[in-house]
Amino acid sequence: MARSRISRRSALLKGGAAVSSLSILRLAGPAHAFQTPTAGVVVPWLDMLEENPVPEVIVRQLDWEQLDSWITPNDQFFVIKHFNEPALDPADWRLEVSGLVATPMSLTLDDIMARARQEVTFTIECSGNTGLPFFNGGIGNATWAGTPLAPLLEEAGVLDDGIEVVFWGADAGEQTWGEVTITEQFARSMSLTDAMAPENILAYEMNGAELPNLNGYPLRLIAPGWYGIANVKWLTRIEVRDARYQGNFMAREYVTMREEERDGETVWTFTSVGRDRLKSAPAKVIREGDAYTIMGAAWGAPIGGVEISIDGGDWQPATLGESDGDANAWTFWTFDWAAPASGEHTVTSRATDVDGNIQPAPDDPLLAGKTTYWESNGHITRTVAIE
Ligand SMILES: Nc1nc2c(c(=O)[nH]1)N[C@H]1C(S)=C(S)[C@@H](COP(=O)(O)O)O[C@H]1N2
Ligand SMILES: [Mo]
Repeated sequence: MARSRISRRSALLKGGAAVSSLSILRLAGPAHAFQTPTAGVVVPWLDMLEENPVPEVIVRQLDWEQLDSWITPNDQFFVIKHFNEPALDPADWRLEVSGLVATPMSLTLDDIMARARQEVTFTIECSGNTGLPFFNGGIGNATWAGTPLAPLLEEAGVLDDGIEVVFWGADAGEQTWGEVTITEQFARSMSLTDAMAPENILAYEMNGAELPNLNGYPLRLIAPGWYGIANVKWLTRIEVRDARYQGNFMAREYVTMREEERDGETVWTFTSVGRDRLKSAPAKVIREGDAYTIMGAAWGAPIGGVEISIDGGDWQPATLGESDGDANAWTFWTFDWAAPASGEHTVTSRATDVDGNIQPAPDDPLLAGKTTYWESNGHITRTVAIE
């Protein structure tokens, strides 16, 4: 314990000088930058992520201490990939719309780009984010552009038996199911009703640029309001089926196991990760002279408010900042931290949605009874040292 504390501190001291000079440049930056403060230095968090043991899966994370723009630049956007990274050539890539449809389709990228264009600014979060000690940056906010999914399914003409829509990626990997080892293609599904939601788009553009390869070039599903896993990258086929789909990412991984009470009896429930949950996180502490400001983000529902607890004390309101007034994108917030005493402090945030629901505490039965790390939307506590 003592040793790790020392090494954390020395890492922190080394990082400190570089962080402060860069921060000043960054804070003077783009129009979408945090409004306050206009200058200042980041006071680094003392708690640090463990070393990422799966860099081929968690390829890139948001660095909260660097967060200074409401839109996450593409080169800083987090990347999760479970299998290989496809390299799809747009010349021979096609999107197939098949299965229980009256008119199967095979579309080129040009066909798709010639269709109606729709944009959405959507904060994607991986449902594993903050559920593991090496993972807290599985989140980013981008403006996605593409063509709406519903009219495409309407044109294909879903047959009466079609109840499930499967989105297939081009990536695949070895999976062992019982005694059988196979090569499973990445796929996730949704009910037809969920798939037909007007906000869903097949996106070919991210923040005004071509979709980066790691984020699913040339086409991905963007399903606003759904956890990351639903947003299938490197899309090649949309298939309508007559039964629920039960692939690895529906029925084995991305399954939340929870202990629940039923009239005094314990039952275990298993649910496939679906829609985003109300959540917030402190992003960074900024010092400007003697003034300290805590900044952060809240997402997963239309945000009504955010509160901060210092050292486990009373909840105090933060000020809501940048948002686009749309529940699909995160809301930034700031908190004036008046004259903190020198020494170590904890900073905890919790969000409330416009209906009054509160982000759960880690000991809330909803989270305490959960044994898998998915959907960990409990309060996030960070630690910082004030000089
Ligand atoms: N084809 C495919 N799509 C995928 C994945 C994947 O491994 N393969 N990962 C999913 C997961 S778990 C997340 S959190 C998001 C991450 O999107 P990003 O890498 O663009 O940030 O993509 C989802 N779509
Ligand atoms: Mo994810």
